[in-house]
Amino acid sequence: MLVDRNRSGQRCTYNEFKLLKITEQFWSIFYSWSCSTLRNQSEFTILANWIFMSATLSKKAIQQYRDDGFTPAVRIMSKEEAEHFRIRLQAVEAVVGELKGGRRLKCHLLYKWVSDLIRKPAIVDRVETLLGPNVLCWGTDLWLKEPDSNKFVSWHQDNQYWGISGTELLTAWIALSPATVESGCMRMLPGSHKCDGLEHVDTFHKDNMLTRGQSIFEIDENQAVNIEVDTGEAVFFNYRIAHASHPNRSQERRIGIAIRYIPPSVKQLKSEWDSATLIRGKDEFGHFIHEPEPKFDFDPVAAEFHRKSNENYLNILYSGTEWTTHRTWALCIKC
Ligand SMILES: O=C(O)CCC(=O)C(=O)O
Repeated sequence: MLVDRNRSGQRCTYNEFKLLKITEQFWSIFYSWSCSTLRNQSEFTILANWIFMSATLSKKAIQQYRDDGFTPAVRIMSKEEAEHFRIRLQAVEAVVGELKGGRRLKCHLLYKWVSDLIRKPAIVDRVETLLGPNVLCWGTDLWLKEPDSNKFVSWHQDNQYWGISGTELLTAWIALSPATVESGCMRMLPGSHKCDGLEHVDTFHKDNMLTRGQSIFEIDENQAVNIEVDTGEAVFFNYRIAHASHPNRSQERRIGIAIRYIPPSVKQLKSEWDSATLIRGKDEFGHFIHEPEPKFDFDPVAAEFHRKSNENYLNILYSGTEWTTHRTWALCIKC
């Protein structure tokens, strides 16, 4: 029975109309309560973030992750909150300069703000939807492309280099500034997470941001899609997806942070020792040494752990090459 019209003027049933009214009443009570209780705009933002963003992924997004190997971009924090993280990043840069080499890898052990980010419920809830209730964070990489710079990322699959068993590892890639086609957003090849062992060639190209400049040359660019991610949004992608990104041709910094999550059942196959941070649930396998949490930026206990863990990571990333220290773009002698 059609009895009324909703806000968009469409006819709706009595039950739909009632639900609409109850929802409107709820928001009006919530709004009056928050105006009288919360002391300022930022408390309101925190509460609104908590209500709207502690969410799981939609069925459609989960299906896309399974079929294509990545989710659509989802909002995991407000632009205002992302700006706070950006300010904390810039505060570190103001002290130590450009973040490269070890300072951009496994950096949840160095920077308190990254350590906070990897634990953020709006991210971890979504990760839990894809990985299950027990979640470790294995790594964090900063992907910083300066305005109008030539840095790029060639086509590659992460699972060929990191030694983590299985295919479950997933990345949450979070934008702290707009990742657009112009600023060099990621590109992905849908369905490539189902292809094992695509051939990679180490190029050591000076502008390539990957450790070895590893590249898959057999990619049909016409099948690839651009993954634009707005400030405060994230995309979740699978360990095996083939992905890349072009140089930043915009006048803005492109700031991305990639968080690598794993279930505790996986193992490190390229090294006897490896570490990870327990984020949620239990670790009943003990395959990874649990990492300390920094209490502030460059907390000496966590920073010492970072030194060891990063050295191990470096050995894994460069295994089979002549490199023993981080390849910096300025020092590249092979290209
Ligand atoms: O941020 C980028 O452009 C590339 C990121 C990437 O390759 C990764 O997170 O695995």
